[in-house]
Order: sequence, then C-alpha cells, then structure tokens
Amino acid sequence: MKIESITLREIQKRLKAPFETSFGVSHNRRILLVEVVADGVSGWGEVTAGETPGYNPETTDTAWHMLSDFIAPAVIGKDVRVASEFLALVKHIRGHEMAKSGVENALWDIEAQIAGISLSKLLGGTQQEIACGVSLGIRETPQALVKRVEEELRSGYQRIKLKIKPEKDLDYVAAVRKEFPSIRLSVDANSAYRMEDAPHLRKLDASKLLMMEQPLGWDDIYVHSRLQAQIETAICLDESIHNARHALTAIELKACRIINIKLGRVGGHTEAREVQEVCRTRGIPVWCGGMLETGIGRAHNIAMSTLPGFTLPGDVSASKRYWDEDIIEPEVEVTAQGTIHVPTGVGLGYAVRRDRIERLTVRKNSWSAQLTAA
Ligand code: OSB
Ligand code: MG
Repeated sequence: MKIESITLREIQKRLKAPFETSFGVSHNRRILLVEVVADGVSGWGEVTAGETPGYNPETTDTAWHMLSDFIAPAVIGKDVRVASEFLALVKHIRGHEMAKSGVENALWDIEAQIAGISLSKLLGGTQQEIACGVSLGIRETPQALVKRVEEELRSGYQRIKLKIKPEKDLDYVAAVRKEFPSIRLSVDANSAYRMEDAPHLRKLDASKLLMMEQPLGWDDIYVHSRLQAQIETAICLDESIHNARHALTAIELKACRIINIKLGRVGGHTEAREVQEVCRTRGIPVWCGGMLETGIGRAHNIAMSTLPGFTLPGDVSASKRYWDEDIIEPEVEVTAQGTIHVPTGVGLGYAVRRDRIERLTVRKNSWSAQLTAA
C-alpha cells in the first residue's frame, strides 16, 4: 500500500447533551478525522483526543501538531505491505498514541477494502453481534440519574456504567442499585480518588458492581494493586494501560481483574489486538471503551469488539445517543436486546458522508506523495 495522500481535518460537532466526568464537562467536540489514500483506496480514522488534557495528556491541538509536523511527514509516500507496518514508520515518535491511531486505523480500513473483506474479518474478529452498554455522565441528583438509567434499560442496553467523583458517588450508586437490584452495573472514577479513600471505596462493595474503573492515578498501576487487595469490587484499568506490556504488568501485579481497551489510548488496532491477546490468554475479560466518537470512531470500535477476548458489553452505543446527525450511513443502531449487528461490507462497512464532514470542517491540511517517474 503506497501512501499517496493524507488529509487531516478538524470538525466541530455539538453533543446532544453535555457529558460530565470527574475531570470536566464536554459540550462541543473538536474532533480530528484522518483520510488516507493508498493504492487509490480511501480509508478513514478518527483521533479520539479530548479538547482538554483531562483524560490523558493528548488534546485535539497536540494531535494536530503531532500529525502535521511529525506523523504525516514520516509516512507520506511510504509503501507498507500491511497496516501494522505503520508502527515501524513512527517508532521514533514517543507517545501520542491517539494521534498515531488516526492514521494507523485508516490504513487498516484500506487494507480490508483491498482484501475485499470487512475490517472485523481482517482483524480476526469472531463475533457477528456485539454486546452494548452505556456510560452515563454525572447528574444533578440521584433521582435524575435513576430516571436516565431507566430510559437506557428500556432501550435494551445490557450494562450501565455510572461516572462518579467524590461527593457524587455512594448515594448515586445506591439509588440506582436499589431501583434495579439485578442489572449489570459499574462505575468509572477517571482517577478521582487517592489510596487514602480505600475505606470509602470499599463501601461500594455493597452495591455488587461488575467493576470500578480507574479509581486512582491516571498513570498508576502499582497503587491500584494495593487497592484491589482491599476491596471486593473488580478494578478495571482504563487510563493507565497504553500497550500489551502495561496490560501484562497490571495482570501480574493483580492491579485489576478487567481491562478496558480504547483504540486511541493504545495507538491503534495492532496494539489493541496485542492487549486483547495478553488478556484473553490470562483469563482477563476486556471490553471496548468509548471516547464520545463520531461514527468513524464507532465503526472502528465495533470491528475491534468482535475479537474473541471482548467478552463484556462495551461503551459503544447508538449514534443517536450523542449526535443529531452522524457522519456515517447507516448510523450505528442498537437492537432491542442491546446489541449491534456487525456490518459485513468491506472495510468499515459504513458509508462516510463526505458532504456532512465538509460542512463541519473548520481546518484542513493535506500531504501528497511526490510523483516519481515510473
Ligand atoms: O473513561 O470511558 C471513559 C468519555 C470521555 C473520556 C473518558 C471516558 C468517556 C466515557 C464515554 O465514558 C463513553 C462513550 O463514548 O460512550
Ligand atoms: Mg474510563
């Protein structure tokens, strides 16, 4: 696959409703989309960095800088046999996984199209339908949260995850658990607590949660192992797992019993598959996390979620929960049983709506390979 052109766009898109986590509130998304053309075939990737460095160090603007000044120049005009060879081309660039993943995933889309198969099949996916859960932002009152949970359960979602932070935790979780005694319920703290909060977090054991996501430091594995030894609830690591080696460290230290995989956080499909394999062979369930993506990011998440290690419902939910209008067709839809049917068409299996993307674009940058004489 000769990388002939790369187009980087920033689109701005308003969320249907604000999304609150322990690190802030998101209203308007500023999302980078990457279109790569190789061997005349166009592929798409989404950069999942947030507008602020509240979740991880990357932001929309750092990703724009890294892609424009380092990543695109390093790969334009290069020839790769398979998408995973992209990693060797950017080996000299440390970190910035989300920026890299935009290009790598576009190459996976292209590789699947050239092979004439779905991305899921190319990745080695084995599931035709994936199980879906939802992530619910922090609310004003426990009552308001209970009402939201009820609506999501009515739509069929198989697992409810509640965002928590100090002061917005025990009452909220207890209220939801009281109303719905047998649902699969989990919480996500996005690093809002310290080890000294262990006695407080232990109180959540009574709510019989499926898991507690990233309670401690965003870059910590070790202290989580001390907390895990003190609570019954399974810890799931998100923020602190960037590659298969981190996953292995966490598993061996018993820092968690579940891992969440996000394509952007681990740098793309190649590393995501490795993390999945490390976990699957050690009996650690994984699930696909979300980053408030448009349909392009969702389509990549769906393909990844078909790998055999993904045995728990993920955070990949319907387009209409976040957007009035998505940029893919058809939009991502969820069945009444809380599942998504994996598309079988080539590549992503969804059509990219260029007209809508063009309308939402606020800045754009392109690179083209020098034409060389045959
Ligand atoms: O920790 O999973 C997280 C959104 C932004 C940043 C971090 C997280 C989230 C979510 C949203 O929980 C999940 C979704 O996209 O539906
Ligand atoms: Mg999380």
